[in-house]
Amino acid sequence: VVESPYASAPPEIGIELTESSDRDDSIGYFMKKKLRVWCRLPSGQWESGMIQSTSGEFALVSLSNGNVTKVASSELLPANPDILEGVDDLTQLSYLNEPSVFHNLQNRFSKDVIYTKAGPVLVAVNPFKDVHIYGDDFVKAYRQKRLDSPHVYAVVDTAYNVMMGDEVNQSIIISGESGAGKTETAKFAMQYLTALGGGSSRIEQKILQSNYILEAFGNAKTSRNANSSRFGKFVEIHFSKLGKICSANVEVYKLNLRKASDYKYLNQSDCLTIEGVNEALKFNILREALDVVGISKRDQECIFMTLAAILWLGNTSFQVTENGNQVEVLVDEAVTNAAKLMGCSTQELKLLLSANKNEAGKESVTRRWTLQQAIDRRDALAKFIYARLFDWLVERINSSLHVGKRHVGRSISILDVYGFESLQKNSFEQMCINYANERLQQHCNRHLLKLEQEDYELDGIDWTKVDFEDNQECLDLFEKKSSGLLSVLDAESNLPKASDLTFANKLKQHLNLNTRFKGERGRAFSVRHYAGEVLYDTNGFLQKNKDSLHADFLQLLSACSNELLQFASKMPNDSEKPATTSCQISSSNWQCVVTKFKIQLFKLMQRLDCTRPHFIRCVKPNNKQLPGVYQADLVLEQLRYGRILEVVRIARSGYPTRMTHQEFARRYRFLLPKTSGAQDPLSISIAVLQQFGILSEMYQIGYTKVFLRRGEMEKLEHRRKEVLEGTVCVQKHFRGYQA
Ligand code: AOV
Ligand code: MG
Repeated sequence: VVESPYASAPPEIGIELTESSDRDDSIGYFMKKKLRVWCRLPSGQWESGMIQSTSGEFALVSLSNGNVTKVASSELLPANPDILEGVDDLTQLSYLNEPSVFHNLQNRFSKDVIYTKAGPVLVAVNPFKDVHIYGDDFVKAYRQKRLDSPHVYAVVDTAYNVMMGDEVNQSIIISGESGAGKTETAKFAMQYLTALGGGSSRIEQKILQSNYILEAFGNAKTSRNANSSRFGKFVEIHFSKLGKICSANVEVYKLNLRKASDYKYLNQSDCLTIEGVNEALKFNILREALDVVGISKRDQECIFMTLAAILWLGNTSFQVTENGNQVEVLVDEAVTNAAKLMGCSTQELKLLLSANKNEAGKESVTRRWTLQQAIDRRDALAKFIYARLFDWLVERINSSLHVGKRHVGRSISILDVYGFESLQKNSFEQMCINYANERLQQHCNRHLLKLEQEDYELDGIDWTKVDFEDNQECLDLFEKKSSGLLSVLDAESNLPKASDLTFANKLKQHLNLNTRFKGERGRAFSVRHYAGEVLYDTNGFLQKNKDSLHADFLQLLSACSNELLQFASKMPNDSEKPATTSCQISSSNWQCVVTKFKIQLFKLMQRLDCTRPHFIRCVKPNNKQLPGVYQADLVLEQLRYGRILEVVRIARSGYPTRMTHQEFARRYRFLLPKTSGAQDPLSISIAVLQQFGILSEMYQIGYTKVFLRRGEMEKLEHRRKEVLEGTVCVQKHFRGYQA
């Protein structure tokens, strides 16, 4: 049995309407009957109103605020009857259009009901406040099916049940823009899983606490989200035969996403003093989490020493020598403290930050840097140490979570990445984040819209295609061999004389034909992403893409007495060895940052492809991170690029259950009377459908498969079970049907 992602949607009520009838056919009817409509005002906003009278292509509408206005019929859409106000699942709406969907979500949001189903997708509108629907009591209620309203718990519960029943790995894919609530949702999902699959081991505690550690080190405040994930996270939880958690694995997709200024702005005077009770409390929670995960006190000291070293490094400053052509580190407490915490001599650190022994003429020749180069080198060192500290933490967390054996076919993965970002200034980091989101968007589109429809078309059933805008062209823009953005960036990163400006010019030269791309003035370019146009400034792209640490720094790290720094100096594997000065100089298998990132993303997508996906789409109701504010244009935009309407449209008219003729015949043949002459799988399938009185609009027979509407499969299964259990005999059963 192939269960499509639509299989778990509840039965629908209401009238089936296609896109065209939502608009053209029924609005005339609405005008004639003077029913409730949505009308688009000149401001672009949708308001509900009643039609008073019509003349030709116009109608007089009395709006809910008492005003009466003349509106063209092209600006009218049918509204749903009151009984459908605030339905649980958008597939239940009789009239599927933007204002209806939007209004339905708003209606629920105003009552603190933040979850709504859009067929197979759970839509979650961020409340920016505690809505009191989480915790043990709610977990129990969903587990015992006492509650069945849409909820992240319900999604996880379904995933768990399918996994236990079918032994297929499951994934929960959480998407949405920055600040929409992905990370919080992921945590609630883990909370449910750990409550459900908790056994006697402490692994559940470790899984939950590891979130805290990763967030403490991997999140940062951005203008979009005060607790923004700067890394993507793929948490795989493995279950035993009995459904208990036996091990887990965390994978992170992290770029060096922190700004160097992040370090400097932290507590400048004394890095280990944490101001304010709240911070101190958070710090204690972090230490407890590190304890639970099994990181020794000694290692914890090492972590904090390394953090302090990074902060002091950020505080080191440079001076230009009197003759004006040399840059030196100012010897002050910053550099002495940094050296002490790193476990090296101040002199060594000072020398390296100021100068670089030239690789070629090892002995006496030292190269001097400009002030900016010296600052960049220092920041690169700080970022490198921080990134490796994070890697080290992930490694330790994983070794603490890998306890039992892995059981293939019994895992649930939760994917939570950094959300789509469009800031005032967008740089390399935003480009990587948004590229990752394009990939993820395609994965969602493919499962929810494309594969679903392809299956119908391939099997030749009668199907009105629901069109949607594919983002393949945008992915091509990034990924195309040799002429795509990523290739051009890598090539340019390898040219000694290249600059951010030459890179921008190359892009304009190569990509001008792609409609998603637009060359802008100077170093800038813009990309029309699935979620909107973003203007990027290539300033710093090449440097960030190389992200290489000079070999002399690595040598220094490996000689430091701080053990974490020794770990940091060892690269995870050879292919990732940093270059001496750029990608080009070192070995041929060195890859620049974006290429590594692309490969990681591809691997992630491959892993997701081996799972049965469950989708949660987070929606951000306002840009101010405030409770109770529902900003129409913002929400509509997210519904649009989330393809929510298309998903609902397919869910309403689709056939979630499909079985090959063979499977279907094998399963239900025994229910046919002996006299039935059907022999081949196809005739048997048809005979079964007829015997059971399945209405012709509830199924379709394809070349290879039988397609059933939502709910029909359950009816068949129910009869089958009754017969197998002997509660009804076949004959009696058929008499009932034939009567
Ligand atoms: P994100 O993960 O989607 O952004 P978060 O999960 O960090 O967004 O959510 C942002 C903030 O919204 C949180 O810090 C909470 O204050 C609030 N929030 C989100 N979901 C809920 C909820 N269900 N109930 C109450 N408050 C919530 V980013 O990581 O920036 O893409 O890169
Ligand atoms: Mg996040």
